[in-house]
Amino acid sequence: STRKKIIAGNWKMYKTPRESLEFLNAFLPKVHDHERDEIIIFPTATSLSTVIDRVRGTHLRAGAQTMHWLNEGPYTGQTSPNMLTSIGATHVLLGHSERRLYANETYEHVNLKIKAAIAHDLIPVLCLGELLVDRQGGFTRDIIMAQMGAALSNIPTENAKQIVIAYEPVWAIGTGSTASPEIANEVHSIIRSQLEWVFNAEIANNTRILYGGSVKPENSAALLTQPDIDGLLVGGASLDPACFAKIVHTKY
Ligand code: G2H
Repeated sequence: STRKKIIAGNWKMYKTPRESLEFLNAFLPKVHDHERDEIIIFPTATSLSTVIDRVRGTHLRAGAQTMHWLNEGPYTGQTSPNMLTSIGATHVLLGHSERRLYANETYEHVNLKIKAAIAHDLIPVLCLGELLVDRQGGFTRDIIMAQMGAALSNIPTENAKQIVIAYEPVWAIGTGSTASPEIANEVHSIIRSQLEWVFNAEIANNTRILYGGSVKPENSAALLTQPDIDGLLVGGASLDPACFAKIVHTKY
């Protein structure tokens, strides 16, 4: 396929600005000539502008781990789309399972946030994923379709082009147990057919669907060679520059 792959690092609640710079000083020289894939880093809010300034002029991009959908207002602790674009953020993660578990983020909120991201020319990375009980009960497909139905409702087809999706089975996050590449690809292909149903075949064909959940240098090649896996959203293994660079340089 012609879909350019994306290797993204989700730094979660790790790295001060100083630690982020230390990372980039080691990481950038290792990937400066790597044009095969898009590389995106999602630092914590207080490190975001430091990271954006440091990667300016390189092919790396940086984004936020969440945002509100409004531009301003009495919402303590929140960050708006406007604020993100004002410092040069290009991407935003939405609906990460840790936000859904610990911050009450629903897919109805995520729907508002995707619309806001599109309105501000931010690229939303929509995270989807089923819990272990869902998978054990055989509900993976139903859950993914329900999540997509809510998150993507009333988004005009012409705006769907800029959406990136990340499939992150919750049972594989930070647990060390990755979904097997075949199992992951199966869900990716469900997501792609659902994109065709919701939008059209062209959108389905062009949308990048990333896999996330215990990705490491040892499993990145097997994941990236699956036909419907268009990149990786890496948590723990993106915190170390040598390790993350290894994933970026995966041979496939
Ligand atoms: C899943 C992933 C990155 P990890 O949350 O979003 O984290 O690779 O640590 O499982």
